[in-house]
Amino acid sequence: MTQARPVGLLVEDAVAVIRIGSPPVNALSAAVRSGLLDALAAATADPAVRAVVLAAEGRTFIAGADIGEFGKPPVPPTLSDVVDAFERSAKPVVAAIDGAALGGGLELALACHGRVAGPKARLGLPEVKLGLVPGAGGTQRLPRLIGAAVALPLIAQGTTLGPADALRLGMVDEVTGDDALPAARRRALALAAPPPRSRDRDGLGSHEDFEAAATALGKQAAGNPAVQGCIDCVAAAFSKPFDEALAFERQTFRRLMEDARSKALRHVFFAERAAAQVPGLPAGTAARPVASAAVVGAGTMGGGIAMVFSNAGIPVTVIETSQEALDRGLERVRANYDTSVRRGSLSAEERDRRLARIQGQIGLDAAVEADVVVEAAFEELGLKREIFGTLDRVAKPGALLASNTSYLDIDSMAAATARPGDVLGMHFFSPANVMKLLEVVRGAQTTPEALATAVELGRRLGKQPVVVGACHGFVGNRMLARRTAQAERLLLEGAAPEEVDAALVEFGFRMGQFAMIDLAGLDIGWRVRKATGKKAPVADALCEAGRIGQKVGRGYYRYSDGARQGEPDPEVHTLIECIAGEQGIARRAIGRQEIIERLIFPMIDEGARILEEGIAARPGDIDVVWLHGYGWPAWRGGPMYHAGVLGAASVARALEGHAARSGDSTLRPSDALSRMAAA
Ligand code: 3H9
Repeated sequence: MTQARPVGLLVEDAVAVIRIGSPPVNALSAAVRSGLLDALAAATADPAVRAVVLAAEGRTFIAGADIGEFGKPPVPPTLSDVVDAFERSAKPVVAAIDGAALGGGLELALACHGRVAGPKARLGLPEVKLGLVPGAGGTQRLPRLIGAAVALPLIAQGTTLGPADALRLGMVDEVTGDDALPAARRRALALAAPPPRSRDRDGLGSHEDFEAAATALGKQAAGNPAVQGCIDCVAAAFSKPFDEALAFERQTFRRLMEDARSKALRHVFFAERAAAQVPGLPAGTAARPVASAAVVGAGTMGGGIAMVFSNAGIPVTVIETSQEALDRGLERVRANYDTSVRRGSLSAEERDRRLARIQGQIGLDAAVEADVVVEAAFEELGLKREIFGTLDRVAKPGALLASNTSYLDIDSMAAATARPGDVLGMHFFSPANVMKLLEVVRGAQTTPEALATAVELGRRLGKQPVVVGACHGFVGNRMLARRTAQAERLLLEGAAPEEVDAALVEFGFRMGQFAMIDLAGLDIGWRVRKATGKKAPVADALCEAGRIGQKVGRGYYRYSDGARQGEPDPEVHTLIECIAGEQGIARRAIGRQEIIERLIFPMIDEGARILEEGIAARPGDIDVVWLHGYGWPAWRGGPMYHAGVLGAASVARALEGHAARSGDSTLRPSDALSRMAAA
């Protein structure tokens, strides 16, 4: 049951239990902060109380500061006031940590005089993921508790620990098999008085070890002010008196709060959560249970998707048309798991359990038991329609029929069945077992129930689901197509592949456009272009020359002896110059700024159209697609957030300029972007 007030107080057998009940995650809002101070004051004043326990209702202990309050004028009392009051309490306080104790939640627990963790406890200081440092003493108290060299990487990487690890490191005093509250009561009563707090350097450990830990973070700290801030704050624990170090931490926190990166990361936090809410779904729409799955096609995508189901504990049948294709696909799955075992990220036993959940079968009849079928056959509409027609006959009533198509018409597949309401797209991204994005494509007739099932399933699979409308390429690939077209055009106008890629990497992408295409293989796009009659002169010429990417050691780059990093290839430069000459395009030097604007701004333009057409429900949804499917740097918030930072009007103006200069009319801003700019 949820209590009416955000903080309750119950005194029983000489122990006052202060209990936070502020759904959904017990964040430390202004109401919770003042409630905590009031409850502590009442417990302290009550002569019947000998000790205090801090507990919380629901699945989380305390998820941290209320991120919704960030960027707004502060409302007293501050979290530091609360933390300070608990630390100085005249009566001992023990935290009963059931669920997540994150950020300010852990900082408050660290100020208590003891900590007991239940089996579902998760402890960590994830502020760095929001572009911040802990701001309520975390960088001072955690290092004193577990040693600075151990604490620093946890703080600077925002690592979250389970109860066993927290106990091993000394973050908690005790771990319970069940509810932490009874043990916390006992422990609090056993503490006759709050133990004295060390505010000197005891507990920090050796400065040398800390320096080594800081050096190890060097690469991550470069260009990331939050990571550098974490290092500086922990360093202050050595160099400054406790109170001064606390003040330094607070000042660093406030400075980073104004940093553009932190603002973008906070946008991402809320955009990710909003994306999981499907607009327009009737209240109470329930997802159907999913206990088993089938995947049609044992290719790279199909195998990867099967792994995703198995990894989530859902048994899955992989269906192929021939034994040979099936064996090849399952072998690839096994090899993938073996690699994880070799790298130490998976135990051999867990690999065997995961493999045991994946069965192979020939023929679509094998889909008969599945609650969800994901079709991952070739990108050919006729073939897919045929598969959906057959699935309609064999799949059980109520089974979700999903296609993993990247481009094709979901409604046409749905029309091949007598149950179009159960048909939708579940578009995974390659490699499916790694990439977090799942585009859930809503067909014209997809029922709310089917949609809710796919979104809920996506979350269970550990993916970030985003519901999108049906159109060619949906959200992600439709926008990527604009970038790809410009990248090709930039080559002809004078940029080298390595210059285009360097600009994207400098912008923050982990990989450039052409390195990405080389990795995926140029043949995929070539096949699509041939089928649709489209042309990309440079890419087509490379394919005709057999340069289909990294797998053959040659694409936009040259890969010597199986290297993963390509080298610029003069042959490619010559080929580009030759095509440009044939097309009468005068080549010129193109600067980084122009390269970036011409790659990114057309994407924003497409995003504006996607929003107007209702293909995406919110600008944040588009951002989430690009963050989790295409490696858009999180600290830049996503393409539509980026547009907001620059101003849609200035994006439109820049596009006009590039269109005029290059003579490429596809660069002209769309009406949708112009309307966005005007608004
Ligand atoms: C901090 O503490 C700074 C301090 O050092 C110093 C201060 C001076 N605030 O994720 P979910 C909402 S920085 C406000 O889907 P789950 C969330 O938006 C903070 N709202 O649930 C969503 O709302 P809605 C450091 C929050 O079960 C709902 O709760 N802490 C906050 O999958 C459910 O969220 C963090 O960074 C918040 N802090 O996961 C932890 N947290 O329903 C952030 C959540 O309207 N939180 N909401 O969409 C998390 O990692 C996860 O939410 C958690 C639960 C693991 C707790």
